[in-house]
Amino acid sequence: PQTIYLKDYQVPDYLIHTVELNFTLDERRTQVVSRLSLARNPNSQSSETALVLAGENLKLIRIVLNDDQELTEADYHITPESLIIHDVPQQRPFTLNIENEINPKANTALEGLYLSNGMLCTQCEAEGFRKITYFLDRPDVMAKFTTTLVGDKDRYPILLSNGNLIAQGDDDNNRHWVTWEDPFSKPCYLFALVAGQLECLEDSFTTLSGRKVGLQIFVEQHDIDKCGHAMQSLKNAMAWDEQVYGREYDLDLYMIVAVSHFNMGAMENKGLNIFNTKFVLARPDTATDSDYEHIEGVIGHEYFHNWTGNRITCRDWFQLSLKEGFTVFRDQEFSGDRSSKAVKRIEDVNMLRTRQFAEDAGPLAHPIRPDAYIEINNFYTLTVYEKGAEVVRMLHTLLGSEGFRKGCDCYFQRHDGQAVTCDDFVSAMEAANGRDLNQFRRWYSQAGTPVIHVIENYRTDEKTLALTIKQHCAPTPGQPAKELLHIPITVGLLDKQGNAIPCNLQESATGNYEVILQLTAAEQTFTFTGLAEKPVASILRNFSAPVKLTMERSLDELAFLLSYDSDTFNRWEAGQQLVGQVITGLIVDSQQGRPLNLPPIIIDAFKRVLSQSWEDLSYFSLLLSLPSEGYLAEQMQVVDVEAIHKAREFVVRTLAEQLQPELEALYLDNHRDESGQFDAGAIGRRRIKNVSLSFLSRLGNEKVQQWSTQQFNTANNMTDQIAALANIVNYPHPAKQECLTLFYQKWQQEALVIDKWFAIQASSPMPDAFATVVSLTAHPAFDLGTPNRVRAVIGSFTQANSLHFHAVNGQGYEFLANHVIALDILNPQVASRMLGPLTSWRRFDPTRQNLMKTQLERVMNSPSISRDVYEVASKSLM
Ligand code: B3K
Ligand code: ZN
Repeated sequence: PQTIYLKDYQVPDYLIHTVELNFTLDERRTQVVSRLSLARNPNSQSSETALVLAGENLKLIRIVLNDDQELTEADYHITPESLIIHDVPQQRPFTLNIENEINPKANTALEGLYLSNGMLCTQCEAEGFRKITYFLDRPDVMAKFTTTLVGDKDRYPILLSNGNLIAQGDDDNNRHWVTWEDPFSKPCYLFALVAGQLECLEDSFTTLSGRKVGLQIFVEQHDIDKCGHAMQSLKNAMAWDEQVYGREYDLDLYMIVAVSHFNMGAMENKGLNIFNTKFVLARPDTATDSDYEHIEGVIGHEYFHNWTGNRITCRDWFQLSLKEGFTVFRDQEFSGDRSSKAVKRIEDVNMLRTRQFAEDAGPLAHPIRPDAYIEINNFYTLTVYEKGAEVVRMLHTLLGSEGFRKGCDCYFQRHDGQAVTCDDFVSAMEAANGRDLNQFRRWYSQAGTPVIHVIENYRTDEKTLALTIKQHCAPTPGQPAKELLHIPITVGLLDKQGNAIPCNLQESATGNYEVILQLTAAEQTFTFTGLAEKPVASILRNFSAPVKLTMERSLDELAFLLSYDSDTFNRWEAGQQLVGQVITGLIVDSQQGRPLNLPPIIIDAFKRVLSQSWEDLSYFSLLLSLPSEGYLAEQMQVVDVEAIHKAREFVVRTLAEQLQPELEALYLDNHRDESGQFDAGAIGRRRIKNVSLSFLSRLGNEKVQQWSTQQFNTANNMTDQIAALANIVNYPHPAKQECLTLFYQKWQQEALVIDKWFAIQASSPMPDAFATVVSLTAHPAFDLGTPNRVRAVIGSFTQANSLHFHAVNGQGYEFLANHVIALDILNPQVASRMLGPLTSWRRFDPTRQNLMKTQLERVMNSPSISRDVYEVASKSLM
């Protein structure tokens, strides 16, 4: 397979101004007629005159040039990926009418036009439009689309595409047709169509300037009672973008369609978003609090793309983070404003540090703006999305809210209607703020997580605290030497009583209680003055940069920060470090066969947290949560999943024993909230109650087992029911099988709830987990053709059950390879994602390394391997 390089970018040789599409819909034989108006691009740098249109799996019927000249086989050439027309007008615009046929039913890759539960729908990003018709399938070719859909009235009563409905009528043979026109020029990756039997929830939103926008959410009939939260989320997002960014919606209609078969979360097609049902459907009894939060976040994300992605799009796919990093930053801030900023930030950082840091340290590490790819679908990564959002957040930190907003306004004003680069975004920030961000730009081109090392030096005689900060970044594949980055480090100081004290830097005494240090050199010293006693420094507040911070910290100092830091992120982080340091020690003890002991300082720290009164119960529950096994694995040279599990479980169990009365009281105080409401208060109560129950479940006592069964049987909301079931499944419980059966029978009609049923069992730490997973893949409700189900079973086992996936006999690895090979034939995108856990083989002991490599090689050597899987497997073996 061929590698595509950013350095080879060339403007398109031809441009498409308008597209008229006509679809005659049929499950097996959809006819596509496309009329393109084209012209040679005056900026083309090439002497090549042939017109090369992208197209895959298409049956070409006919091509007509300028309405009168039907092309013959001598005029063009077809390859598996393209249609090459040798001779087209160079001096004046021309038209092409292309007719082709496609088979949506055979499309199991779920890219292009495909079938989901009888409904026809599309996914075109990144390069799916070429599976619909021949086109210049690249984001810098932007055209006006008019789309007519013709279909059977009974099978396809609803016919949707982008923009506004401009005409409709009846046809012969019980068919009807609808024409949609999108007034905004767009790249073809934003094209969408949907046809099927759908129910619709309708509402409206009046924009700041007084325009009324119709809002419609389309779902399968039985799901119409689960759309209310998505609709409310959409309205919240629309209002938020007006308030925070001054951005209004631009069409008269905003449609969302939920489909059961979807490779990713959702897609921001202009005026017609298509969503995985998982990010639309919610009813208190079927969806958890975190489902509700994710729905609001993803609805917001896709809505925000209308400005950051659609109105201004990417010049080429290397610039993906231009729209994704920025839009993730926007959705993070939106979610934080809607619920708890502190909790949202911690959740985002947690995911970044466990998963994106691992990606950035592994064989597939790449900059947020990659230089090369084989299959672009492999680059919708945590790095492009989450690290990309951190880079935008650093700009926000460096420029301040007002400066950042000025930069955004400049970006929107300069580039509306264009396809641009990450560099254009940074330039707008510079121009609006009179700043030089040249060194900062390196964040876009350099992979790897920088390590920041801090050394403190307090001088009594001078009353100063000097912080010497060093930066270093280890080599990553293809980048042996690293350049110095511009890193914002937010710092605060605390006195012995835990009060904030002014941070007066030697060169600028502002009297502020917080300062943003600008680290630009390999090593810099920042000196704070006027400090009569040695303060405690709180460093990298709010996680002001995506780095690893190393610093000598005593357990006492960490416990102090856990009690007093006014920065909610660093307060939580101090607790994580405190427990993390102890668990790290216990891992070594466990590896060397020493008895495990929990130092009293940990129990005291938890006691203190438990004895305080907390307004934000979600935040409180995060303070009580231990670093995850994944995060602990990240801290180890050689990952030892058994020792990690053993040490961490020891700490949780010991805390449960030592704090049993407090945890029981916490459970009993909060467990009677059965309102099923979704305000922050109720969510917090459920969260803290379920954290307590999870601690107590480790004790294996009958009283707690009964609490779980009781909660499972009487819960009126999915959060409580699934939390109870998780405890019943994860720890010995006499009613395990009975509860699992009951749950399945109750929810078998609700695919998203059944996904939870599969996922819980697949991620259980109980010794029979592997046998269970194998039997789950033989369950009648398991289906390799449904990505959500594949993720629930195979994804949960391989990504959320390290203990059993990494069993030293290699059965977990072989299981994954078997499924990836089978899945790759159906759906390369999902197969390639599932392969992920095997790519981290270098992190394990030699025995496991060999077992993992053997399976990766097996995958590599399987016949008819896709480009997607080939790229991931080959790069990880390199
Ligand atoms: N832009 C889409 C992702 C498309 C993935 C293509 N493999 C969803 C999003 O980020 O909003
Ligand atoms: Zn996105």
